[in-house]
Amino acid sequence: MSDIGVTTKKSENFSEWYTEVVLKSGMAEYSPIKGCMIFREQSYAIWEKIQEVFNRKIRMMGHRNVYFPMFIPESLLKKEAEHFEGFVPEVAWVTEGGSSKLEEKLAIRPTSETIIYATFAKWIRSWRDLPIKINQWCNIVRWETKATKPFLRTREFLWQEGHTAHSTKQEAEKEVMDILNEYRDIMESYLAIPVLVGVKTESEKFAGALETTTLEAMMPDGRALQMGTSHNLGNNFAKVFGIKFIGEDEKEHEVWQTSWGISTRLIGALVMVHGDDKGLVVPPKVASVQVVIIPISYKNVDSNAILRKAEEILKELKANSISAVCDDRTEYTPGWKFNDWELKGVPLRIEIGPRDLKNKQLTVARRDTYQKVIIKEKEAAKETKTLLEEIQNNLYSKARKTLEEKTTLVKDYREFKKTLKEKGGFLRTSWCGSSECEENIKEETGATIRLRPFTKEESKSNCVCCGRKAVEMVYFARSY
Ligand code: 86X
Repeated sequence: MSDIGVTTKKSENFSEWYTEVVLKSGMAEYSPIKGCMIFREQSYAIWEKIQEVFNRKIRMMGHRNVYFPMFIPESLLKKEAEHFEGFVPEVAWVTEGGSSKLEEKLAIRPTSETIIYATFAKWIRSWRDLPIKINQWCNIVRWETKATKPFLRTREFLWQEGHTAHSTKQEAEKEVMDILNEYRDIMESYLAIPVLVGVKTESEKFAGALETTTLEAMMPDGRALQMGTSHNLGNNFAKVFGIKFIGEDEKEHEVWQTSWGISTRLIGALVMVHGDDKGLVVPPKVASVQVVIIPISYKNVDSNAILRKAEEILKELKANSISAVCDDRTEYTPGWKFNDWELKGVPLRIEIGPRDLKNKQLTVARRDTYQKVIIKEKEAAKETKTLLEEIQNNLYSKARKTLEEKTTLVKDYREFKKTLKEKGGFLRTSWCGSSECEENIKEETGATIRLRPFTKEESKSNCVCCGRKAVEMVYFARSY
């Protein structure tokens, strides 16, 4: 088999298939630094789409973008010792500048709470200064010791981090949920990846938060992937950084805060969920190229007329806000181009050959189903739009079906272990609420509680681990 295309089957060796797809499709490239990857054209374009969509959403909610330094003085990071203790082994440091040793070493940001909240303390005096709602797009460095994987776990990655400060607890709580809902919309309506949403347990939440909410997706290999988080920070950071304001009541109060983030990890999820044996499949709403037009002419017969037709269709699609390109390269055969665009995941391919030209028709091939349909040349824009919508919906329903198939209600520990071993996925089960049982299960099976649903699902059975009375139903899984 040629080494241009994907040679591993998704169903046979998922991990190898994934690596092959991200490299060969032009999404990722390895770098000279262990654990750091290059985000190539095909993946960066998707990241820019995510940025575009999320920026629009948060602007409407009243957030503004900012940029803070990537260096955090050690003393500032250590101020938060309690909340960051577990993370310290992952911090990368700068100790020298030019040829001189720094007086104080600088952390390369693993997240920006400390530098941003130290600054909030300067900005906030009165209730009139609130709320503050800011966001930044930046790179983050965490010196992972676990095995890295392109997009899912790299030592440097890209994300957005939102940070807000409010005068009331209710306002902060609402902010956490509003952001969570916008995240859900990006994941489900744009990336076509269904997610479960809920609350993290005490042991899984961010130590600096009162409550961590999460969005979790299911990958085809049965492992869960955290897609984003939105934290209610309460007054925890206000206490450490002295972020106080004089209220309308003329008394001093601590601010109520939130923080939230999504990262380039989402791109990895998109590859895993939608990709197939021929490569990437990009949902139309985040595809930078939605349609590729391929003129097919044999040895000059009609070739000029076909090219002109292709240009005409291209213009027509663009005029209708469809992102299209015409691949008129002569140095490649149509067959080679088909494979190449399939590998890159372009949702629709329009072929124009002599017969199409003669019949005033277009042959359209769907990336998701490989189905070919003939459409009238005159209806190119309308039909293309409809097909793109159908592809978007089909990708979502397929992923939804997988999520449902991979969610199992388990009644006892024997069933829990058996299901986890044989099929993986989400295990919906009863839990007594103790960290002890949670820890035992993690030790014994590697599965963790991914979330507690927002609307408590009452349980009539006993805890899957200890057999005592259960307080609620939760979702366990092995995860990335
Ligand atoms: C937790 C919390 C929070 C803003 C988010 O989840 C979304 C965006 N931040 C991030 N977290 C850390 O605080 C952290 C800290 C250090 Cl020092 C580290 F090395 C790694 C970390 N990982 C996660």
